[in-house]
Amino acid sequence: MDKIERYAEILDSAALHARATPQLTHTDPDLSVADAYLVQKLSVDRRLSRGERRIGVKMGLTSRAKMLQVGVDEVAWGRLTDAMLLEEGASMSRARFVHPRVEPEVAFLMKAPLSGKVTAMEALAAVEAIAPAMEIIDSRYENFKFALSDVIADNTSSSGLVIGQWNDPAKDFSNLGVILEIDGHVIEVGSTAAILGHPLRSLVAAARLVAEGGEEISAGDIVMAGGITAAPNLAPGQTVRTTIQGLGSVMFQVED
Ligand code: OOG
Ligand code: MG
Repeated sequence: MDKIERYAEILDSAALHARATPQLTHTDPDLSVADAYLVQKLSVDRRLSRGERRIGVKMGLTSRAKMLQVGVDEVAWGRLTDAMLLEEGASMSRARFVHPRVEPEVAFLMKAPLSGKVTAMEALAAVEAIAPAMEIIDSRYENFKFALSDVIADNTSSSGLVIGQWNDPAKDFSNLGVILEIDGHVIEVGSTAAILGHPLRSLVAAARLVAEGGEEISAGDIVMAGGITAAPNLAPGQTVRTTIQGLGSVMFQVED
């Protein structure tokens, strides 16, 4: 088995059993970003071969708040499957995760494919709808610590997503107020502008990066634009809600 396959198996199994694993770069400091994306693809392929279905892609590290929180300052993308999707208002089981955190995000629903170098106008024309959303991230690495190649190999920590109501993308969503509440307390506030200045820029970057990986964003795909604020830890018993000005709100609960 070559090292790419071995790493993919380690990360897939860490996610499956909710057990943290040491950073790959601790023993392989030269692990390249290109190889890390191969590990990500193979590890998600393992999920697909167990019956999970691809539903889209996510962007990560598209805001300064996130870059500062984890100490990695380059945008990266990951793959989403149907097993990660949580119904709006539903409960997630804390036990299925290593050390989950939540981030307020914007989700795009695509009505046309998008691939390679596109303009913001072209990206917008391919969007069917936008929604307030949250991503549950759960690094498979010990202490939630990683370098760029580690986090890319680990499918950019993706482990869950919740999507609120879909809105017409014709409305201006460049700078909408965002509030993340846990149990009714405001934990983080921000603006959709935190996502690369405009969430559409994240979609433009997604089209390019996904194409570099030999794939494309397809009609029907969900694209998560990236966390708007720092991501707080989740604990059993919490009710978590994100509200985006003019787009509505989205919530879920955490159980044991
Ligand atoms: C990396 C994933 C970051 C985002 O939205 O910025 C991410 C992490 O923080 O674990 O999903
Ligand atoms: Mg995210």
